[in-house]
Amino acid sequence: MGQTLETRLQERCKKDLSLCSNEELYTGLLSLVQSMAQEKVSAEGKKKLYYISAEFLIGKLLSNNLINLGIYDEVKELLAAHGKELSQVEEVEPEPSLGNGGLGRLAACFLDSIATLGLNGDGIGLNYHFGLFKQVFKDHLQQETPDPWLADPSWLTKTDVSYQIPFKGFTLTSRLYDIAVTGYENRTNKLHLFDVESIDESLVEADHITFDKEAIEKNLTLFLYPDDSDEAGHQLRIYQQYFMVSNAARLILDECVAKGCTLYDLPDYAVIQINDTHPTMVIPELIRLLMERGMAMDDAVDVVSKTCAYTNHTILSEALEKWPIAYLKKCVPQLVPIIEILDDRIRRRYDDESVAIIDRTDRVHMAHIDIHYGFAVNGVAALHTEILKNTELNNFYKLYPEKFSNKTNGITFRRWLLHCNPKLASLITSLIGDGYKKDARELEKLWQYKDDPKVLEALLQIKEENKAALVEYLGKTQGLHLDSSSIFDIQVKRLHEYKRQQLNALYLIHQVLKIKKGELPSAPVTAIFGAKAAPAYTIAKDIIHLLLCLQELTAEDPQVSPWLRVVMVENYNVTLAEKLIPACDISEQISLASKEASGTGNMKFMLNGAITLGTDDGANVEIHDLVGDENIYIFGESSDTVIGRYAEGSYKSIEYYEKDPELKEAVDFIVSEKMLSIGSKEHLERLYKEFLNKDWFMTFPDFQDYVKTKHLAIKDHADRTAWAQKMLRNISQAGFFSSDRTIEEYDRDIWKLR
Ligand code: 26Q
Repeated sequence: MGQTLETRLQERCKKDLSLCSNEELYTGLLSLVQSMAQEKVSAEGKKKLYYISAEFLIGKLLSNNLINLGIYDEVKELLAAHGKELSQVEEVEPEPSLGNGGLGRLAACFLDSIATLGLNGDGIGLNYHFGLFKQVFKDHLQQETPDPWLADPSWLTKTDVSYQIPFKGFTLTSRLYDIAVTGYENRTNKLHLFDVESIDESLVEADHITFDKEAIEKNLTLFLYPDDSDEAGHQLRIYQQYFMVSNAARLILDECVAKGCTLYDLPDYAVIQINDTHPTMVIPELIRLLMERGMAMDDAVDVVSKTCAYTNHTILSEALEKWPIAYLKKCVPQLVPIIEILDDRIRRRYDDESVAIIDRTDRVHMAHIDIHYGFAVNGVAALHTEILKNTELNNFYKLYPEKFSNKTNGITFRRWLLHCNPKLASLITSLIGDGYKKDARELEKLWQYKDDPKVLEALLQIKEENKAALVEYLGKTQGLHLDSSSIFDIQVKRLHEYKRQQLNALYLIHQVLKIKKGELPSAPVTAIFGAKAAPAYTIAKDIIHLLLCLQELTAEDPQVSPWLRVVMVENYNVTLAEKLIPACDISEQISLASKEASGTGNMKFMLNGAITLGTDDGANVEIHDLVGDENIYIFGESSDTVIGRYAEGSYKSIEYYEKDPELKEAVDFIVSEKMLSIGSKEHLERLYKEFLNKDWFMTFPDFQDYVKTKHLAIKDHADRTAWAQKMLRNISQAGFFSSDRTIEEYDRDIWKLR
């Protein structure tokens, strides 16, 4: 140390900063950040957390690291003094797309909070070379292309850790790469990403995400396997999962032994958090490795059961992994006898088919392994945990009530406020100081300004500026031309039927039809969507098609476009989220009640002063409780009603369609001449039929309430003072959703690291 930041950067860039390109500045800053992060690696305590996850949706790292290392402002000013803009340098960084959505982003927020709280804990996952696909729109359809992010320089550091991982008929050599995880003004932890030494990127053809699925030694870490129903990919998914957890288990055992662990006392040295069932094979694999090192099976099972804890993120049965035992025999036969014994023990203990590990059709229920052979199970929001305990996992809850707890999700305020909304952060700091950056509950102090016209005006002003910045950005990068004086109503999240982008679409059609009849809304609205659909998820892709058709229709109809525009941003990712969320007026959180485990976008929008329009689902319920009826727009049937309806099997969408002429008109419009002149008959007709014959996620029963509640929100937006008060209420209550609070709870109840 002793050197100024300027000298340290200068040395790395090897010429005057004013003469550097943005790429050279990025390279210099990356190296500077890496060495500063390294200086904060702390000595490790005895017990350590290993957070294993198939996804870490970390987003761009440069600015986040500058903030956490406390040098963001200094670097920004330094660059400015040399005629450079940090925001331009940020543009150079590729975004690693190592996740699908919420679960992966949650893992990234957790790593930030674990380091920020000074806890000893690392992430373990896979180094996907292309991550998730990049989304491109062509002919109103989603196309998938590869999204390489591993250009030099990257945040990865190659280590000398390498293992031999056995599969049926062959062995792969692994290699560990690390990414430094900086805590906010605290220690640095690690994200460990394992890769295959024999990986071959040339398997991936330009512009296509297809590749030779048989050549496992060359393809294992090429792509993040998307959440889809593509049969051919299932075995690759098993290869990936086993590769991830076998490496993880070996690393964990090595680190613990190096610290003096006898293996019988493993639970005193390590706690393994299993992020959904994707890493579940770590349980039989650890048992296997312990037995290889001479431990008796009974002891191995006991040790592992005291070390592993499981987080559930869904109640959708199609998302709960059940691998055919035949697949496991084909890929990782060494695990099969262990899983059979684990199943046998349960069958001897409990005469209840519903809690068995291997079912009568020879499929392995991964979640059941976690619950029987882990010491803790948690849901991710209060309502979700209650549904797990009372319905979905009730038979397990009755066996092990003490294992179950709730850990409501959270988000890191460093990225989702300080970084993405610096203007709002500085307003907050000017009002209540900067204690909230470490203790998010201090945001409650903002409420004392609820009648202060200057503060309310400043909130509105910041929102306007953020909207203008978004308009400029989307204009430049996506050729979209939006009106920042309209209400920005935003739904961004993975495209899934249960999230009900199609309900929003029905509303928009209904509005178009009203405008065409001369019934004008109370204010102009821009409805913004961002969503990727899994490549094999047909209906999700049809819904994207519908939205893109509506985008064209609303842009081109001169009667409609002054009042309503529909736009879908291409390739929605963390970087876009950081621009969209601070610019949002109305946050759409409209999942079918009971189906969204938590949601975390809802929290990000709230923190940035958007008002939620949503169902009483997931963490919306907790947002609702915190802000009160006046500061949120809740609509739709309750989760109890929905669960009851599924149990009865009584829902028939056609009955709603026939009873409600407005709904019928909106649904029929999907296959109207107008729409067929813009889009494809095949996609629109399939979607139309889906609505009439199935509507599995029950959009029709909620339609009228949604229309009514959304109109109320749009009308209320006109009373600027009252709206600003709602914004303030939301921001001041958002502290509960800091991932620092979530991690404190995991540590207090499950990990016990300190
Ligand atoms: C399963 C089998 C085969 C291949 C892929 C998958 C798969 C992949 C990803 C299954 C699920 C996922 C992702 C799930 C997810 O993102 N869940 C979200 O988790 C968030 C964090 O807890 C919650 O806020 C959301 O409610 C939940 O939907």
